[in-house]
Amino acid sequence: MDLGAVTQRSALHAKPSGLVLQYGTAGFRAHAGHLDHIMYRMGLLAVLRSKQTKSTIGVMVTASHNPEEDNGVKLIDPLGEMLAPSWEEHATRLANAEEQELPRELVGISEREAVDLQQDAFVVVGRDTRASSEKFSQSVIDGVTALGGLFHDYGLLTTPQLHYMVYCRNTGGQYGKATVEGYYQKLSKAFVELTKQASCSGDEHRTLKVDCANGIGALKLKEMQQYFSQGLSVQLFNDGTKGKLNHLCGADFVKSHQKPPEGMEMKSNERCCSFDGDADRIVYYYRDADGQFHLIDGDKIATLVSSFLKDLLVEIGENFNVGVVQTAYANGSSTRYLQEVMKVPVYCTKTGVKHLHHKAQEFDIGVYFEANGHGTALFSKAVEMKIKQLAKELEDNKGKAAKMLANVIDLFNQAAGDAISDMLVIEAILALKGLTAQQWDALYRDLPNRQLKVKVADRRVISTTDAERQVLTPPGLQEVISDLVKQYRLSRAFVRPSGTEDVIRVYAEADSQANADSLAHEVSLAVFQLAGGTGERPTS
Ligand code: G16
Repeated sequence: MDLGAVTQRSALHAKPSGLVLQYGTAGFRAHAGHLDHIMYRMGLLAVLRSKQTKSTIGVMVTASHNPEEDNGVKLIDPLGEMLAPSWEEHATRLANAEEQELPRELVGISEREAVDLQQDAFVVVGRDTRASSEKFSQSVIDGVTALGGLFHDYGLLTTPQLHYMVYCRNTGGQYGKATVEGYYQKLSKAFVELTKQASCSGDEHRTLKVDCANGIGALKLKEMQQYFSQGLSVQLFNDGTKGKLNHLCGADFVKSHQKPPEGMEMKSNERCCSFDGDADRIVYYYRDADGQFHLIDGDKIATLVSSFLKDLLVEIGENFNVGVVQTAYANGSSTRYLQEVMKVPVYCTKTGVKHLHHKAQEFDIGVYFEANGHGTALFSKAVEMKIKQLAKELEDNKGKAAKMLANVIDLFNQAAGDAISDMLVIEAILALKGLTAQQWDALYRDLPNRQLKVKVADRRVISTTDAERQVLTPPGLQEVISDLVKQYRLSRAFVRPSGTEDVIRVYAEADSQANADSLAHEVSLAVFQLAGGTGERPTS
C-alpha cells in the first residue's frame, strides 16, 4: 500500500477539521459542500473491500430522495447488495479520521479484515444527475487509483443499475450482461414475453404516466422505452428539462404529502407513478371520478406481487415458502391483509433496504417493500433453477404459469429495489390479471396515516428497539407515545432518527385522517420537548 501517494492525493480532498459524518441508512448523505473528502476515502475503502472479497465493488454517488443541494455515496457489495455492517463501521471511521490519521486507519482496516494487499482491486462507479455528482465521481476515482485499484466509470446510472452491474460482473455474466444495453435487453425481453400472454390488451392497461422526479430515471427510461414499447407506452413528466430534482415531485414527495406531483396532468382514472431521484423507489396513484387522489404505495405493491406469485405457484403445483418483509411504516391494513386474507407470513425489520433484503433471503421467495416504494422480490437459486426447468418441461396451464414465473424472475432486479424493474413487473401483472389501478387499490383500504419530521439538536438522542417500533431513549418518551396512542382508535405511532436526513421521523395511523394528523402532531410535540427540539415548535 503506497501510503505516501494516498496522503499526497488526500491533500486535494482535505477533510474539514472536526467534521463528523456517519454511514447511515444508505451510505453518507449531507450537504454537497461537506462531502469531497468522503468521496475520496470511499474510493480508498472500495479498493480494500475489493481486495478482501476478490470481487468487483460498486461506488454510487447519489443522495437519492434528498434535495439537489445534498449528495451522498454508498458502496455496493459483491452480489449487488448493500455494504456489510462491519464495513459500514470502517467507512465511518475512515470518513472521520483527521488527515494525519488516515494512513493509520487504512492499515488498521486492512489488518482487522485480513486484506491481501497483493490482490488486484476493481471498482465500478456510477452517479446520478446532481450538479455535484460528476466532480464527486472523479474524487472517488482518485481514491481508487491512489491505492492502485482499477476502475470502470459507468457515468450516469440509476442506483439499481449499478447494483445490477456489480451482480453481473461477480457472477461471470450469469445474472446478465454488465452493460446498460444488457440491462435494457434482459428486463425488456422478460417484460415483452410476459405481456404477450395477457389476453386483455385494452389501451387503458398499456399507457402509463411517469413522474421522474427530474432525475436520472428520466434519462434511462427515455433510452429504454424503445426496448419495451411493444408492451407499454410511457409518458414522462418531470424529466429534468426544467424542474429541480425531487422538488415538489418524485416518489418521496408523493408518498409523504399524499398528493400528486407538480407538473403532471392527471385525468380521472389514469394510472400514474413516481420514481425518486435515483430511480430506486416507485409509488403509483390515480384520481377517481370525483377528483379524489389515491396513493398506491409499497405495501400495495408487495400485496400485488405476492398474491400474483402465490397464484402462479398454485397453478404450477409447487409449494415454495413465500414470505413478505416490511418495516414499521407498513400500513396496519396491509399487514392484516397479508397475514389474514393471503395467509402469508409477514416480518418487520428496521428501516433500510439492507435489513429487508437480508430477511427476504431467508425464504424460497422473499418479497420485500418499504411503504415508501423501495423493494423487490428475491428467488433462491434452487427455486430459480427449478422454475426454469419446469418452464421447459410442463405443458398447458402449468407450463404457461411456469414460463410466466421464469420471466418474472428475470424481470425483477434481485440486486436491489428498482423503480424501472418494479414498474415493468407491476404493469405486467396488471395486464395479465386484467386489473385497473382502482381494482388493485381496492384490495384493502389503508388506515389513514401521517408522517412528520421534527428537528432536534442531536438526533442520536433517540434510540429504538423492536424494529424501531419502541423508543428506548430519551427516558419517558415511549410512555408518552403509548399514552397518546391509547386515546385514538385503531392507532399506532412511532418515532425514529432518519439515517438520510438530519431529522426525527414521526409516523402515526388512526381510524380517521383527522385523528392520524392529530396523533402525529401530539407525538411531534413530545419529541420536540423530550428530545431537544430546535427551531419552531411543531404546529398542527
Ligand atoms: C433510503 C433507504 C431506504 C429508506 C430511506 C429513508 O432510501 O434506501 O431504505 O427507507 O432512505 O431512510 P430514513 O428514514 O432513515 O431517512 P433512498 O431512496 O433515499 O436511497
